[in-house]
Formats: sequence, C-alpha cells, structure tokens
Amino acid sequence: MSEEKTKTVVSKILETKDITTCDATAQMINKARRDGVELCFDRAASMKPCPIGAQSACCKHCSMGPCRMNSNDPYGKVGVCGATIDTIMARNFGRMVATGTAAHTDHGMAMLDLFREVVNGQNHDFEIKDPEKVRSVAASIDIPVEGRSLKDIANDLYAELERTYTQVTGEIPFAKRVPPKTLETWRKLGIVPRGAMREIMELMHRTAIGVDQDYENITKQCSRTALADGWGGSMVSTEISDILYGTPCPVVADVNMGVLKENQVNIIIHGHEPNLFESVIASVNSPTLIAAAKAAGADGINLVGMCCSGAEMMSRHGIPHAGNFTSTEAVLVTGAVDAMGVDIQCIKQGLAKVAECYKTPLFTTNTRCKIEGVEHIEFSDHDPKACTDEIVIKAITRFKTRSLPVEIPNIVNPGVHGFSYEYINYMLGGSFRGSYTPLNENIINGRIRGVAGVVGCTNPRVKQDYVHVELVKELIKNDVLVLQTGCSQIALAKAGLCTPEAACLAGPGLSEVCETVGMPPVLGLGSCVDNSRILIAASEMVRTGGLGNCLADLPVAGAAPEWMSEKAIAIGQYFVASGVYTVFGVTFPIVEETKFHKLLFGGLEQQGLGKWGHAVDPHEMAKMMIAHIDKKRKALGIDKTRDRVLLDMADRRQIEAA
Ligand code: SF4
Ligand code: MSK
Repeated sequence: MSEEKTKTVVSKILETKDITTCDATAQMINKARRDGVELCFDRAASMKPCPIGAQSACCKHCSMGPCRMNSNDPYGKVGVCGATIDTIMARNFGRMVATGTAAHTDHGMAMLDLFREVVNGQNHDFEIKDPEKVRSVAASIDIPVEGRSLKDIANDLYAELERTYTQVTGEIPFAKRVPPKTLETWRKLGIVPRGAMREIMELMHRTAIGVDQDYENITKQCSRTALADGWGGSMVSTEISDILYGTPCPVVADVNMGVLKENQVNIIIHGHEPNLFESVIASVNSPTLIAAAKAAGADGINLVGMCCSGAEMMSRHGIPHAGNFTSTEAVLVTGAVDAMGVDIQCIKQGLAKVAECYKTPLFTTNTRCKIEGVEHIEFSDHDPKACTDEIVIKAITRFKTRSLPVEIPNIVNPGVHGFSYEYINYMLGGSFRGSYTPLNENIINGRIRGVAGVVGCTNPRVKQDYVHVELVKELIKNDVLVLQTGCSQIALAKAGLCTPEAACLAGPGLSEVCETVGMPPVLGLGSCVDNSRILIAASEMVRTGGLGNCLADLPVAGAAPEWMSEKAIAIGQYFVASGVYTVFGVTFPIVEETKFHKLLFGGLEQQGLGKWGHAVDPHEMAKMMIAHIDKKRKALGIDKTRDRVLLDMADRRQIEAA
C-alpha cells in the first residue's frame, strides 16, 4: 500500500474500541489500517453528517430550491413554493417509506415470479419444498384447500398474491390475516392498502412539488404504503421463500469471521434474495467442483453467508454466517475470501475497492444491482447454476493463486436460529395442539413481561453491535422475550445470546420459561423481510385471546437500535401503523417539537395505531420500551400479576403442562 494512502487513513484514526464491540471486526480494522485500506468506519469518521439533512429540514423536490429550513426556528421561514417544515419533513419521510417499501415488494415480486413459473411447470430448477405451507397460506386467505390438488391450490394462491402488487382497488389479500379490530381502525382511517404498486406510485406523486401539502394527509399515505410492505411485499416474500425452500425450524449455526477456513475455498454470499444463495448451495455440493477444489490444494469448499440473505440461509439451513452489514468490507481484509457474490440491497459500493486491495473476486449477479468496475455474472432463475458454478470456479482459481497473507480472527459463536412463526407455535404447544396459548398465559401470569422485536441494521455512525446487545440484555433481564431479525440477530449471536444457556441472563420469569421449553431468551426469525413473521406472531397472540382485541393492545414494543436503511423506516412505519410502539436509535429524520414530530411520536397512537420513539442510549431505549409494555399490561388489567415471579414446583408443573 502506498505511504500516502496509509497516512490518509491513520490521520482519521479512531480507537477500535470506540468503533465496534465485535472483536473480529476490530482485528480486521486494525489490519486494514496497517495495510492502508479504508473501510466504512473510516469514511463515517471523515464524513460529517449534514445537520440540516439529518433533521430532514431541507427539500430538493424542485429547481426553485433546494430550500433549507432553520431547525432552531422551524416555523421562521418556508420554502420558495411556501412549503412549511411539516410538509417538507413529511414528504421526505414519505419518500423514504416509498423506497423501503419498493425494495421489499420488488424482492417479494421476484419470489412470486419464480413461484408462478414453478407452479406452471416453466421452471424445473426449483420446486415446492413445503406443500403444507402452500395449504396453510392459502387457507389463511380463504382459498379452499380441502380435497384439492396442490397444483390447483398453488395456482389460486399465485393469482391471489399477485393482487398484493397489481390491485388498484380493494384490500390486499393478507388484510384477511389482520386482527379484525386493527383492520377496522385501518378502514376508518382509510389506510388499508390496495396494491403495493398503487400505494408507492401515489406516495411518490403526493410528495412532489405542489401536490399534497398537509402533513397529516401525507402521513396517512405513508402508513398505507408501509402496510403494503409489511402485510404485502415482505409477507409474500417470506411465505413464498418458505414454500420454495422450506419453513425454518431451529438449527445450530456458527456466526463470526472464524467460520472462514484457511485451508478451504471460502465463498461469501451477501444480499437479500434466497434464489442466488440456494443455487450456490447446489454448486458447492457438486462433486465435480469439490474435486476441482481439492485438485487446487483445498480441503473443500466453505460456503458462508453475510447480512440478510446470510441470516435467511442460516435460519433455514444452518449455513455459517460471517457478520452483519458493517462487517462486509472488514471480512475481505482477512485475505481468506476467495469470492464474494452479491445480489441486491445493502451492498456497499466500497466493497469494490476493498476487494481489489485483497485480490478477492467480487461479483454482482442481479440485473437490478450492478457496481461500476465490478464483474457481473447474471443470475437467471432458468439456468441458476450457470452463474453460481462460475462463481465457485473463479473462487477455486483465486484459492490456487492466493498471494496475500491470510489472517482469520479465531472467533466463532454458535447459536440456535430459525424460529419461524410455525415453529414457535409447535415449540410452545407441542405437535398435537400447537398454539400460542402458553405464551399468552405466561404473559398474563407475568413470567413474561412482554415481547420485543429488536431488528435492523448496524451503522458505522454508532459503535457496531453495542446498542443492539445492551438493549437486548436489558430487555431480557426484565423478563421481556426478544424476537430478532436481520443484522441485529447477528449482533446478538456474536454476543452469545442466541443459545439456550443465555437464559441465565434473563429475569427469573423469562429464564424459567426458557429453561422449561429449552429455548434461548432471544429468538432469531431470519432476514429483514422476515419481520413479517413478527406481525403474524403478534396477530396470533391477539387471536389466542386474553391480551386485548387488537395489535395496539398487546404488551409489545419494537426497536431498530442501529438502523441506517430506508427499508428500516418502511418497516418502522408498518409496525407503528399496525399498532406497535417502535423506537429507533442513531438519529431520527425530524425536527423535534414540530407538528409532524408530535403526530409520529404521539398523535398516531391517539388514532388507535402505534407511535414512534427515539433514543440513542440502549438503557434509555429499554426503559422506554418496558414503560410502554407496563402501560399496556396495566390497560389489560394484568399489571398486578408481575409481583409473582418466584416459582414453586406447582408453578413449574403448570408451565410444563400448559
Ligand atoms: Fe423549495 Fe418547495 Fe421546491 Fe421544495 S418544492 S425545493 S420547498 S420550492
Ligand atoms: S441487511 S436493511 S443492514 S438489517 Fe437486511 Fe442488515 Fe439493515 Fe441491510
């Protein structure tokens, strides 16, 4: 590396202990610095965020601007067109929701395209792996299943789910899964989604110059669009992935950079859609390619995941996982990665430079996501192995010609992952009468105080993994059961909290339940589109009874402590619109004490929905979430039962029998 380049990096140096709590990533940051290679952490340190943009107080929606508001006196001026601070912030927020929703729904549509072709017999490279799930999803939206062939049911299911995207009037199919009282609130507010394409289009239209200039009206369309994501595109994506590749059930999987093997051909797949990854699994198991790897001097081929497709494959197949979003460049610093294949979403352009520095072949594979200067090997559902075999062959060549020293952090964290909604049902109720009744009973009797969904990204603007881990530790210590997805799940896995043994860190009530059932206090559900599993689980809690009539009644809360993507804003808004108190960390794109702020952080709750919260400190965040859970317990009249947490033998037998 050139001396000049090294100096640039060192001049902006931050102590690794201030950057990450992940020891493997810290080791690689130090190595990158020695090598003079810049990572996202260095770029974050040298790129000061624009304070006006951070508060969403600027607009560039037309060429009369850009217009910047003064956040100290937000009502002191308006844009050239007269737009107020509330209009500007609501429009900016709306466009984030639209983008995030578009990402998840486009992903879901790709899954649905493949499903259609499999059902029509136009694609023989993939198949339906979980026929029971075809029937259960179909039945959940009133498609007759009794006495019908799988093909007929699947055809009808496709036709119904296509409406999630294309329908111009009416309600999306999965609205039928929404608890009736929640749906009634949505209908009253006019926010039941029609079809995702229509909602995204309308939101983009309404946020243009001179269209919707009423922040409350814009926010309604934000909710309607976000709901088309959570109960639409994301849910379709999860359900079809389960149908085509199998519904997850718990598997033991290793997480962290130590899953790379010096004497093997290491291949990392990173992104979001499972199709690429599933095909790579087939390629790395090809006897011909294994023989080629051995002929090149390797002991074998080692397939590893990262980010969300990694989380999905870990949950479904137990494939090892090397790290979350902020570690995707750092893992290349090991020098041990012989190829990285990426598809869509959260793929940093910075990967290209780091890959070049460490001579790792990087491949884009999806026509929607190319990177300037990076080799593209198009992945096709019709000949999937053409792409994935080539990636493996190029990885073998790189292994054979490895010329840089390899340094793999010797850290591996085993854990249990793959808690689908269906498995939680089975785990709690047993195979004969799977149900959420034991969960509800344990919430009512106070052993479990409530349930929290802790999800989302990591962000180099905050210490990697720290907020996730501290928040979750505090929640479980207070008997809050935690459900996880995405990069957050990987942070907790690295901290060792995805093991049944971690029950010892939970409060007395939650640890008792965990020990009885044999589950961790932190349940990993998969990738970021799999947040839809949390919606389904929450709906089942309402249906099971005893915890109110709608999602907003439940003693639950959500958090994305280190969020960074617009997808996270869409997810947050669909949880809020579904009735969940949702707390974000890092920063929130809003000027406090404005009318728009008051609407998102309080007004929506008064309309019968949930509300947003924001805190940077994980302990403060936990306090806010627990206070909300306690508020809901009180409203349900179950607040007194929490006094009874020390269990005698009779109590234990009751849990076991439940
Ligand atoms: Fe300025 Fe209005 Fe144009 Fe936005 S839309 S840039 S506030 S003039
Ligand atoms: S990958 S959206 S950084 S969770 Fe889904 Fe992770 Fe957030 Fe991307």
